[in-house]
Amino acid sequence: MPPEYSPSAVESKWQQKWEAAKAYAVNVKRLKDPFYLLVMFPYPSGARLHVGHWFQYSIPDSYGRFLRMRGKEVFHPMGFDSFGLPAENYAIKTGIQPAISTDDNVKNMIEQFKRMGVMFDWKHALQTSKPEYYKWTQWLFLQMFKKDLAYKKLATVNYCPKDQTVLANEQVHDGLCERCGTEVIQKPLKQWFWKITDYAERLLQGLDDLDWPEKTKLMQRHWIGKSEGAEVQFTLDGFEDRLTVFTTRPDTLFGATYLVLAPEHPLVEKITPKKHWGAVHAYRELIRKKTEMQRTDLAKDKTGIATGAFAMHPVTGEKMPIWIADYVLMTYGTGAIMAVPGHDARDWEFAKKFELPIKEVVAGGNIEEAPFTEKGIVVHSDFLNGLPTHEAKKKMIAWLEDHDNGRCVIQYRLRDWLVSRQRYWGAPIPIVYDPEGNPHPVPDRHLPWLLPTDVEFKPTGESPLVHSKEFLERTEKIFGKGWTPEYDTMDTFVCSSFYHLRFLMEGNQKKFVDPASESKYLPVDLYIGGPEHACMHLIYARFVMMALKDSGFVSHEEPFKKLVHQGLITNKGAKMSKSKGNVVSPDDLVERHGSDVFRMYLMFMGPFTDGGDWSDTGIKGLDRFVQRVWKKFSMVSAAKGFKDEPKVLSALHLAIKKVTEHVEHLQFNTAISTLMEFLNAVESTEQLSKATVQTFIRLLAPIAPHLAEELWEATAGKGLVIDQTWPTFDPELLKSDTMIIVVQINGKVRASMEVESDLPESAIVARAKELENVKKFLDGQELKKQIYVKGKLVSLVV
Ligand code: ANZ
Repeated sequence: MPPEYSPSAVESKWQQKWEAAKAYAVNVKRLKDPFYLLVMFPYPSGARLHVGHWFQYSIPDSYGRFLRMRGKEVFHPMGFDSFGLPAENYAIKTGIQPAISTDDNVKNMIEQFKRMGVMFDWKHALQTSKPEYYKWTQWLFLQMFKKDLAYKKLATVNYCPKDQTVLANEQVHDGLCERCGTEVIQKPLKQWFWKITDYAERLLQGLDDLDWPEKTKLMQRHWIGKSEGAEVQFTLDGFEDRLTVFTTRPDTLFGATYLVLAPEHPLVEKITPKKHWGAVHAYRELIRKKTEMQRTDLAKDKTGIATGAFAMHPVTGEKMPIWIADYVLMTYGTGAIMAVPGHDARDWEFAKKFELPIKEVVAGGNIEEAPFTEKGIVVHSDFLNGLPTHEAKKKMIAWLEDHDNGRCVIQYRLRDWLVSRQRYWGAPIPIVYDPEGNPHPVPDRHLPWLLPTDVEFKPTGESPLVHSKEFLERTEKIFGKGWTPEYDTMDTFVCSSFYHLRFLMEGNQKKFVDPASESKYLPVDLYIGGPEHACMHLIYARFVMMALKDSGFVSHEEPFKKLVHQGLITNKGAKMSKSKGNVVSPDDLVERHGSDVFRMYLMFMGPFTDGGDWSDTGIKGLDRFVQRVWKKFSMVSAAKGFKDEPKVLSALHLAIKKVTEHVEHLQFNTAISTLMEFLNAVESTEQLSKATVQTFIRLLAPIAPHLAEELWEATAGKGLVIDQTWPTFDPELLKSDTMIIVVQINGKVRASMEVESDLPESAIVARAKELENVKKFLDGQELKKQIYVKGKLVSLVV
């Protein structure tokens, strides 16, 4: 009997062998028809790889192994998204340069990945915080600048007056600073933007052809938020100016009873009469502290105040009051609305609260009780009466255009991408300012435009780079006295918007991407990552690809053809996260059970796209499975020409069929169950042929790569098991190992029975005679003849 299987010794042995044999080396230029398998790269946080990482990376690795055995040329690179806030906050706390702590973390994570036994070829690894990478982040900025897709403008940002720092939306909780609890205010700052809005329509259209989860596509569509509507102009009472509102429901114009401006609207100061100014000003101050998220929260109580100004209805000439309210945003449409309380929920609530008139202009509801927001037939609307909503829209727009009172417009919710951050740990924006303050691009030959290291980390409200003496001196030395560098750095989402292209370049510093490789490898065949990136990373990467295509650097429009989201691993129902203190460390478990068992355990928790709730109680079951597999499949029958029983063969071919189908759909949980079923089916069989044993080992190879190599070696397999081809099944052998036999008496069918396929003729006939319905006819009769037609029929004549 073979000795016990010892994972720790075996796993490190194969990791070394793989490395020595360069088993996973990939030469990008040499692959002919590559399969690009990409998993979103991790952020190298202080903690080591956690259970969620293991789930996210080990299972796709198994899928890559499967593809490789099926003859695909798999390219499956890995890197680190290493710029960002946590490292900077750590630096603020400890005074240790993020460059140093990040490198340590990356080193640790690579070690862990190696213990996982993944097939990454580390020569393709990239780290976004390294100058050789961020040179290209900066290069991309310059391409955007050249194409007028990067511009600077005043924007309001979240600002904590106590910490004196700008905050990301995620760092503001209930209007308070996450770190110190101070009330966050909105502060105008000059910021760099990328014009993603130029691509809104293409981003929307492109979604149709992508093999992505429907829910994710829906989220992007909603994020882009296309709406077709109209701009309508209202004449202001007592002023020359006209007020323009944006509406998606011009058909309800006759139901508009008041107008609402965003509190920041530039007309507010002009039109508000003196005696109202004090209250209006106080309300504006109150709103300044709120984020957009808080302002548009549908559940919140509506607030607002009348300005005391009026405007005239464009058709009826009626006088309508003008209000300001925080539910109207300056950043959408024209920052002003016509309120139709009868047919819009927010307006209805507002009108109810402030006792403003509510008019019915679409029939079908009871607007005293609730707003009627459905389509319907227009009423109380002069020349629109009797028309259905969609026709009334067209007619109203035509009227407005004829009377020079408005026009048809298409509006997108999507905003330009704010890419500047008042942060240290990011790629410096490659812009310098002349003494007059005009921006100029840093010429390519000065890239990478290095992130200075002589920086004070303490937050002061300014970008930390302001404190670098070297940065300013460098700028003046190159560009001249009085020139200053841009002190902001780039959003880390810029770094990850093109990494799929840089993976093809092995760090090449001369070219952004090689066109031949790009056209061969892109779009990524399968992209795997969390659903939380639906509207940020996944939309930015698409936009950048489109912009690069327009500049001729790439040939494809879309970066990711097929997308799959892994499920979430929870702990007692809650997402594992450092802040919740419920993170499970995989290291001890891997130490105790081995990487293969741990990987299989994660697979066994449920389908890859579902994830599951963590519990380590069942892991012993997989330990036992591994030992049983080792015992059963590390030896083959020594007898020459040994043939397996038919039932073994049919079980094997059924296993091939099922494992293949399950793995194709990333359903490793059921693939493992199938392997277990096969083991159960053959465990008591004394001997197995070499062919059968090695077929099983090949089925096991993607799922338990180390164990499979060890078994392959033990059974005298040639080369590495990962270099073998994936088994195929013989449909003939799938036929179930029982058969249905019909029993006839004197030519009439009297019964049928299921018997084992390998049952001998005599036993089949004997069993037929024992059947209730047959016995009845045979009783007391003389049996004249009995015929057995193989696999079909027993015929008895009496
Ligand atoms: C009148 C109206 C009547 C509206 C009605 C809706 C229903 P979507 O579809 O999401 O694009 N709106 C316009 N600009 C706004 C702003 N800056 N802040 C807040 N709300 C704004 O939304 C368009 C609708 O949202 C517009 O159509 C407008 O209200 C409102 F029965 O105009 B509607």
